[in-house]
Amino acid sequence: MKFLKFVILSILFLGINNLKAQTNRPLPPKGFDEVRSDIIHGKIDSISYESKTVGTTRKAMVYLPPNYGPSSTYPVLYLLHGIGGDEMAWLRNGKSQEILDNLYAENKLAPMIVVMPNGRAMKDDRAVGDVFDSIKVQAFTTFEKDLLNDLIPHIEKTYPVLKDRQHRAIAGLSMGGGQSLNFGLGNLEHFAWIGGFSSAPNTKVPEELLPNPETAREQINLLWISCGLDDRLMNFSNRTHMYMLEHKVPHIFYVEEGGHNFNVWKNDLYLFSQLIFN
Ligand code: FER
Repeated sequence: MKFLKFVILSILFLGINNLKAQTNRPLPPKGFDEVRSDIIHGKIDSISYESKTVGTTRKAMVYLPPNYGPSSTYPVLYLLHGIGGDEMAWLRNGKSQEILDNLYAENKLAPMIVVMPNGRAMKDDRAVGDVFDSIKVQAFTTFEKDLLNDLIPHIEKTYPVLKDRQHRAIAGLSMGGGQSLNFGLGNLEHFAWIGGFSSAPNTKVPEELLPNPETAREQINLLWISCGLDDRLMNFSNRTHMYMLEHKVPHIFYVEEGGHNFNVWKNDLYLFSQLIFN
């Protein structure tokens, strides 16, 4: 009994200790998410691709970095939205173009292409009506096939990109965070850089998410797990973190001020993007 109590208290302490330990990353500078007219801007493409998975033509947005040119080859970050979002969410609400443009202006980012897909893989993939409807939630799972079999091949045919796992990253917010952890850790032969921001209940339980931590340990370049302190979904990030800690899988567990919103996710994009493809 005494021993059990000791174990439980130790786990709790470790958990809390880690919550505290990782909150102190530098905050982005003021204006990091605002348009600057004195810098070179990236370019946004709106693309369509044939999805065998869904049986429709699907849309995605693509960010090409400043000075992009087809004579170079680029790594690719797949950046995923949440339950109420679509391919425009990161651009409209997440200010992804402003954040990336401003980071390039400060020389803080490796040249990369950022693909913002629609992660609701179903015929009518609009974020309308009840976005928590089980058929729509299921479509976030189906997106794994669409991403691997339809979108990635299309991107690799269309843009001058590097096609190995070392040059492919996946990150997302909430439902997109769950997708990124599930698809990234589930397909380490395709992804070396993985980020879950405020990951949602669609995050697989740790034992299913990463059944072989010993081999994964060697493959992962970056595993980023972050969440706002006031976010009711903290449990999904914390349990993933605790499992990685227990199985000695190197990762960043970043706990920040804030709740389940774009202030947190903009900060996450700012920090995560600087850590990949170096
Ligand atoms: C839930 C709570 C939150 C859930 C999904 C979310 C599918 C997703 C939130 C988001 O993407 O912002 O119970 O179940």
